[in-house]
Amino acid sequence: MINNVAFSVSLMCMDFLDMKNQLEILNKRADYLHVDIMDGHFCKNITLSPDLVKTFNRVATIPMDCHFMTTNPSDWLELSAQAGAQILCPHAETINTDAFRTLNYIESLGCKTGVVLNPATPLSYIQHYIERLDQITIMTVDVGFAGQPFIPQMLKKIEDAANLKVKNNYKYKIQIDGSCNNRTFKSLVDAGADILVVGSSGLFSRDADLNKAFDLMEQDFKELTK
Ligand code: S6P
Ligand code: MG
Repeated sequence: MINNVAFSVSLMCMDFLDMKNQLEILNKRADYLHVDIMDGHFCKNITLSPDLVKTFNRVATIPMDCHFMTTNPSDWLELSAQAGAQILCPHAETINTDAFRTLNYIESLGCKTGVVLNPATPLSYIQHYIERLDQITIMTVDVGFAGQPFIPQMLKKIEDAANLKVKNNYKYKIQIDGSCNNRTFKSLVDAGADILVVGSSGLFSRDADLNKAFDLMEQDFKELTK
C-alpha cells in the first residue's frame, strides 16, 4: 500500500515454474492476490482455477480475490470460497439476471462481494445494487489476456465511480484491472483508484527477480504520484 493505494498482483502473470517462491515474496510485498478464473467461453482463454486457489492457499497469507471471467459464475463461487478465496468478483454482464441472489449467495459463503465491469459496460448497469458492493473492478482492457493496451475512455468511468462513492458514502473499493503500469499509474490514481491489479506490464516485466521488480515498481509509483 502506497498513499492509500493497494496493489493486487495478477497471478496468471507469474512464473508458473516458481510459484511457491513468488507467493512467499508476494505475501510480504503485495496487498492482495488476484486470481483470474476463465472458462474459455466468456473469454477465449483458460488460466487459473479454484483448484489452484486451494494450492495457493497453502502458502498465501494475504487475501485472494477471484475474478470470474466465466459465463456461469455461480458454478465456481462455492468451490473458490472453500478453496480459500476471500473476495468473489463475477462480471456484471453474467449476473444481471439474478444479481441480488448472487450477492446474497457470496455473502452467505462468508466472502466479500465484488463485481467486474467490462470496458464496454457502463457504470449505470450496476446502479441498483452498487450500494451493496465491497468492491467494483473496472476493466481497462478487454478480458482474456495479459499485455494488452490501456483503454483511455475508462478514466471517466473510474472518476464517475469515485464521485458516486463520495457523494453517497458508499463503501466499495475501486479496483482497476488491465495495463496498470508506469504509463497509467498517475492518471488512475488521479481518477480515484483504490486498488491496482499489477501483472505483466506493471510488475513482472520489470525484473526477473520479483523482489527487485517490486522495488522498481514501488519506486516509480512513488515518483509518478507524489
Ligand atoms: C485479463 C485479466 C487481468 C490480467 C492483467 C495483466 O483478462 O483479468 O487480470 O491478468 O491485466 O496485467 P497487464 O499488465 O498485462 O495488463
Ligand atoms: Mg483480472
